[in-house]
Order: sequence, then structure tokens, then C-alpha cells
Amino acid sequence: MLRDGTFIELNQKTFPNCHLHRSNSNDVARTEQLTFICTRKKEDAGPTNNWMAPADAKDKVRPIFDGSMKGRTMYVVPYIMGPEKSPYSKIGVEITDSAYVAASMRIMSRMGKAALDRLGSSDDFVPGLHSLGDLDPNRRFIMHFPEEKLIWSVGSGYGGNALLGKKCFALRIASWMARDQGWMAEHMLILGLEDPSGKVTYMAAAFPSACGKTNLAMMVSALESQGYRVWTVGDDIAWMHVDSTGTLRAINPEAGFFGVAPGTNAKTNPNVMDATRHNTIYTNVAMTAQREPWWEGIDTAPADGMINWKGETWTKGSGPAAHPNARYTVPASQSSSISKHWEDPEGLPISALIFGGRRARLAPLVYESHNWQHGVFVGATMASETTAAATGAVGVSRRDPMAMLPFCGYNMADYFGHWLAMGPKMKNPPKIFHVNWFRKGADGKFLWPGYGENVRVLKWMLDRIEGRVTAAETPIGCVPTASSLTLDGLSISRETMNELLSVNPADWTAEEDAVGAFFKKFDGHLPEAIGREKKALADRLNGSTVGVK
Ligand code: TSX
Ligand code: MN
Repeated sequence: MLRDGTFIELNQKTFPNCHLHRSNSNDVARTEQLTFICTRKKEDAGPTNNWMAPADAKDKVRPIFDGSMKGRTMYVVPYIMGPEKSPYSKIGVEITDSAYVAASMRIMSRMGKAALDRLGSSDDFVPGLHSLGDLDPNRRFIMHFPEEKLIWSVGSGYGGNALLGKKCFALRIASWMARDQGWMAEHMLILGLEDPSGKVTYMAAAFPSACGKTNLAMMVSALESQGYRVWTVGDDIAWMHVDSTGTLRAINPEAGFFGVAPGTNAKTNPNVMDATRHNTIYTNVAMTAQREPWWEGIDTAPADGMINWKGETWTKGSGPAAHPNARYTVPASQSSSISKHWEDPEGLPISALIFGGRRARLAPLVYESHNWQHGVFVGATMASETTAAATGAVGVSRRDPMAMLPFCGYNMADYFGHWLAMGPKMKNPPKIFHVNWFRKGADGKFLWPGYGENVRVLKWMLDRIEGRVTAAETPIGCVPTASSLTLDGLSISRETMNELLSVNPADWTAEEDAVGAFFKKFDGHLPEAIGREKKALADRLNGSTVGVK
């Protein structure tokens, strides 16, 4: 890779075994418009997925694959998604003509001998065929065949389009398998919150993109001096099973972090800054004159002699030096925050599920749902406001149920039904919360400091789970009472806290209308219980006179 330019050597003294890869400038992110769920019946893919009939999809893509690997090296990549010895892990085999993909898969999965040994002579694996093709976006397709558990991807070498174990297998194909087999494949981080007695409580959280999922998973607690610490189990995907005792247990199917670099710095994510000092593949970052990686928001000033992500000399005013979707690929084991139980074969017991989004006005800092069914409704109605001007207007709210909109391998309404069906299988189902780190005041400033201070919200959840603190009813769920959030050592006014926790019925009534418009897409398929929860919310909003608690 160094010889043919696929990899560029970074400073081996300060960043040992770190390399830079520059992708084609038209191939820098997942391409949802070119991603298809190919089922015999269109309604099995549902209204939120692109659909193509399996035979049509194969006829379309086969000619693009034809001869595409000629003169290239073909890699056969056997890999395990999940810990080597876990009964919940699954095997994939990716065929690829990209050495970068093969190298990235070695970090992101348990790849090679471990997978072959586990597979033996079994044919129980998910085949994935991948070729860079000619990188022409008009000849780029990411095709999923969930009925035969098969993936075909051509025309992209980037991330979720090409590392087939991640979004294609561990979310789209796995969500289909999970529905069939009675488990859950979710777009969730997994963390452990340690309390002063040393007991660790595990939580899984789903947020849409640009909400800081990786930062939360690797957070340095602001309450460390009080004995509260956060341990990382995973930052992107959770596979969850109900065990024989009725406990929901989660494994992280991945072995690495494929994280967004811009905005990452010693304050937003110190653990990943340390982890990525060695054995890391950087993609589309800038490089300093000292051959060190650099990106916007890294918190060191851009200096003369820098090379941008395209390999050009960077000057002030020539635009961002790193691509906004530039990435690091790093083994999870390298983070000092990694839980010593992160590879436990039986997975970790989940006591809380957390949904969230970026809502400047609407959602309180945290609220607790009334029960599993209501919690599923909260997840199904998730939305987040856009930040990247490149993808449309800033501040536009996009619905993203359970953060699965681009990743659910079947009809999303049936997926809500599957969630509803899972709750009753659990003896003590996790509490379901919703958080919003991004509420703004009238002055347009963030009301909550976020980052390491978020541990205060996690501690409140833990205290709720343990029955140690009270909460106040609002039409949307329960919010912390004045004294139940641990705020010592934080200078935040009572007024700001009231604003952060307030629920405005007029705003929520408008939200309920927007939810109704979104649900219209699913007509025949939407589970009745979701409709009942929506009606119950409307009734509570109608009956409420005072919204601010
Ligand atoms: O990741 C974030 N988290 C979770 C951290 C554990 N971000 C970054 C989001 C983009 C990926 C946040 N941004 C968080 C947050 O909790 N909160 C905010 C908003 C915010 C930004 C800056 C400040 C406060 C809040 N304050 C100062 O910069 C001083
Ligand atoms: Mn993700």
C-alpha cells in the first residue's frame, strides 16, 4: 500500500504504525440514495428504504462487477462480528479488491484465522462481494439481499459502503436476522457506569449522526472524584439478546472505532486522542509538515506546509484542510476507557436504553418513559436537527427512529412491532430514557455544558433504576426534580436548569402533528400500540394546563 500510494506514511516517531489514506474525492461518505434493500416484496423493505427486486438488482450490478477486479489483487476476508468466543457472534466473508478495505476490516472485526477456525466446514456465514469498480457514482450500488443474507457492493471504497461487516451486515442484514430469530441489532453505543461501590451498570444509547455518540461512549466523567466512571463497550452497534433469565444482554459486534475526526480533540474526546496515537488508519485528514494528522477542531492552529485531504498544499482561505467526514480507524482495545468486560462472550446486562437527538428548543435535557411501550414510542418518534450545511438547510428537523432510518434492513413499521414484541420477553426490561444535550436558550447558546458533565444525567438514570431519586410527571414522561440531579461543582443557575427541564405543551402539540405526518408513510403497517401511545400523548397534552415543571 505504501508502494502504490494507497497508504501514506505518517510520522513514525510520534504516530507509530499510523497511516493516511486518501479516498477518491467523489467517494467520501455513505451514499444512501445508492443503497438498496432487495426483497421479493417491496413492502418488506418499507417506505423508508430504496427497494429493488433481487433479480433486477443482480442484473443491474453483475455487469458492473464483470471484469472489475482484472489486474488487481483479490482479498478473501473471513471475519467474526462479535467476540471470538461469544455464542451471539456471527461470521462474514468479504471478497474485496481494496487493500485498504482488507486492512480496515482487520481493525474493525476479528479477522483471519479466528474466523476460519470458528467457521470450520460450516456454511453459516454472510457472503459479501465488494469491488471498487471504477468509483463512478453512476455505477455505484450497495445492494442487500436479506432473504438470502447476501451483500453486493460496487463503486465505492469508503466506510459503510465498503467495510461490509459494519452497516451492511451488523445493522441491515443483522436487523432482519434479529427479527426472525428474536433478538435486536441496534445502532447503539454501549457503556458501563461505575458507581462509588465499584458496581457497573450498563446502558445502550441510540443517537442520530452528529450527536456525539463516540464521545459519550468514551467520556471522561466529571464526577470521577465522587467515584463515577464511564467504561466503553462499544461506540456504534449493539447486538442484544434476552438470556435464559430474561435479562437483556448486549455485545459489541465490532472490534474497532471508525470515528469522525473533525471536532475531535483533547476536550471532546481525550480517550480517542490517546488511542489514535498508534496503529491507526486515518482517512481524508490533513497532514502537517511534521507528517502528523490534522483536522478542523483538533485544537492546534493550522500551520504553514500543511497538505489538505486531497494532497494539495493548504493555505488559509482554501477551505477545510480535512474532509468534514474524515475518519480514524483504531482498535477499540487501545482506548484507556475500554471496559475489561467488553469481550465477555455472554454480553453485558443492559439496565437502560437511551434515545436522543439534537433539538434546539423542544426536548428537555432528559426524560424517562413510563414503560417499555411508551419507550418504544419515544424511540420511534426520535428526530434530530441538521448541522451540516452540505446536506441541506441547517436546523431542519429530520425524523430518525431509533437512529435506524438508514440502517433498518426491513419495513420500519414492522421494526417498531419487533421492538414492542421484545419487551414482554424481558423479566425486568431496561428503563427507556430520552436525552438532549443540545437545547439552546433565547440567546442561541447551549444551556447544558455537555461532554464529561453528561455523567450527571447518567447518574440520575442510575439513581432512577435503583429507586433512589424522584421524578416529576410531564405529558411526555418524567423529568428530574429540582434536587435529584447531582449538580455540585457545576456552576449552572436554577433558572437555566428549569429551562433545560421544561416541557412546553404547545411545542409538543406541534411535534405530535409532525409525528403524525411521518407515521402516515407507514399506513397499514404501523402497530396499533404506536397509534395508542400517540393518542395518549395527545390526550395528556390536551389535559395539561401547566407545562413547565
Ligand atoms: O459529543 C458531544 N457531546 C457528548 C459528549 C459526551 N458534543 C459534540 C457533538 C458533535 C459530535 C456536544 N456538543 C455535546 C455533548 O454533550 N454538547 C455540545 C454542545 C456544546 C458545545 C460547546 C459547549 C457546550 C455545549 N461549550 C463550550 O464550548 C465552552
Ligand atoms: Mn453509526
